Amino acid sequence: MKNTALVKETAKLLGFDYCGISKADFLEEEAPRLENWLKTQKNGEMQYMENYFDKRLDPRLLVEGSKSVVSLLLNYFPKKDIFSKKNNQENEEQNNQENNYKISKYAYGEDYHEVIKEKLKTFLEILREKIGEINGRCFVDSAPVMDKAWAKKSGLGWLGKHSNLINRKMGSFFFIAELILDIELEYDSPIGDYCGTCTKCIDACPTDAIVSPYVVDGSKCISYFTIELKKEIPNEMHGKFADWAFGCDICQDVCPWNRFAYPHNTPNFAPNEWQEWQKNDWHELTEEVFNKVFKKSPLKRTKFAGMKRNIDFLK
Ligand code: B12
Ligand code: SF4
Ligand code: SF4
Repeated sequence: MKNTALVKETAKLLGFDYCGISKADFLEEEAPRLENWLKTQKNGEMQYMENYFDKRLDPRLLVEGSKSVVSLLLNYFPKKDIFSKKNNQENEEQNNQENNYKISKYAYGEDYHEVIKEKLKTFLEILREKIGEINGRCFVDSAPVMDKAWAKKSGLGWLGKHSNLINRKMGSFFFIAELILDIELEYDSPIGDYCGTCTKCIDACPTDAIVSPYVVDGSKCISYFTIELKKEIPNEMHGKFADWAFGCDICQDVCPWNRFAYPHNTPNFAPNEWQEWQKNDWHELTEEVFNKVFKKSPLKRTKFAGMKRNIDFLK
């Protein structure tokens, strides 16, 4: 179909690494899993996960007349993994992993919501120019849409035992975004699960947040404690964070499929001056410097007070 080819070509043109398409429909398989996840309070204090239950499971309730969900992947794997010895053997002296607090790779550069939103807006403009008046909306972790479930349905990967989507050619260090459109397109099919007997992510998680294969208790994840939780981090977590100060990459760093990760192509995701910082620089950080250095960064979500709480917890 002409429109399907146009969508896939436009995705490439705008720098997305992969694009897959699904029929906009009820997420039957996900419904009982999401319900159970919420019932057992695995969302912790992320109350927004309880909102719009029906819309989250059916994009047709979110975008009127929608027929297709276009899933898009954007790589964020950095050229230099600032905190990992393994990935930087040749740069070891530049690496200050021993004397540093760790920041998740997804947060090295500018906030992905902003970067991807711009690309999606252009995407819709191009489609409207070439196809005519279409109703569509763009999403990047910005609404009740199950990003991973749609990307999985569209054949872009499978949900690993750590619950992130893994792509066979790129690993799992990428963002997921969608366009939900009111036009019919050709649909892709899901692929299999390639975790096999591996349990590396489950074994490596320091807070035992992967409570069973494929199920993450959000309320136990370091990412939740350091980014989402507004209160103090519970005392029983002391000594478990392995110096992760904003998010956590452990379950993905140990995943064999991330041997296929390759550096991204998005200049906005490059880290700025903070990459040279060591523990002392974080201890001495003022609100003024924080606001300047992290003005466009995902770290602004925690604000200075949140980041200070995280660093104090790790001291
Ligand atoms: C809430 C949330 C979190 C929470 C909860 C995590 C979670 N797993 O739900 C917290 C704050 C902990 C978190 C952490 C992270 N997150 Co987050 N998060 C989200 C968010 C907003 C919603 C996810 C969701 O719907 N959860 C609800 C539960 C029910 O879904 P689920 O965990 O995927 O559960 C599925 C599986 O468990 C499966 N399942 C359940 N039981 C069973 C049983 C069997 C047998 C099988 C086969 C499957 C299965 O079905 C469930 C439903 O599909 C999405 C954005 C979005 N709008 O989708 C980003 C998102 C998932 N996060 C993302 C990222 C990058 C992260 C971090 C890596 C960030 C970091 N470095 O710190 C970590 C990873 C932690 C981890 N191992 O999951 C990316 C993932 C990209 C990818 N490659 O998959 C997303 C998609 C954002 C984006 N748009 O790019 N996140
Ligand atoms: S991100 Fe870290 S804390 Fe969360 S599940 Fe993965 S290894 Fe565990
Ligand atoms: S570490 Fe192993 S079990 Fe976990 S997601 Fe990767 S392949 Fe699957």
